Amino acid sequence: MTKPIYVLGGPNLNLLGTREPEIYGHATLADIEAMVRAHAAGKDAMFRQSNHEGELIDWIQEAGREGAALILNGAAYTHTSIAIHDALKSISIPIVEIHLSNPAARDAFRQTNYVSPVATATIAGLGAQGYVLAMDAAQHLITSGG
Ligand code: CA2
Repeated sequence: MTKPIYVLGGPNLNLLGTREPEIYGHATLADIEAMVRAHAAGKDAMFRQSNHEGELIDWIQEAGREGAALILNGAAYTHTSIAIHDALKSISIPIVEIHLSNPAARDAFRQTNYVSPVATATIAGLGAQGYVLAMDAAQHLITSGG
């Protein structure tokens, strides 16, 4: 049985498509999931979003045990969470960090990033399309042993 690719989203991403479309676009999280599933037809993907740090950590650990790769948009926890950093460091599957916007081009408080140093790759600034590219990147890393 093939292992799924986990696609995890952090706090407030459930609000996508409702506010700040100039930064995050018009697509909802459900739209993004549908786009990725249509693109990656036949591939097993596990989409989840939580506003709770501990729940995200449980899912990161689960991805490490049961997943083939992890695509993570840690949202604001990217910039604050040493606990998520430690959880990511504890797993040995490929990790693709994803952001809709490009945090490097934004506020000073977004310049701290606890995810990038433990990610295999980062995709940022491409909006919803970035998730499709992240899925391709995860597939590539799985097949190339990344
Ligand atoms: O660009 C991204 O994907 C972010 O991870 C989004 C986070 C932000 O804190 C990161 O710096 C970059 C924010 C997610 C909240 O999304 C909202 C969407 C609509 C309305 C309000 C928040």
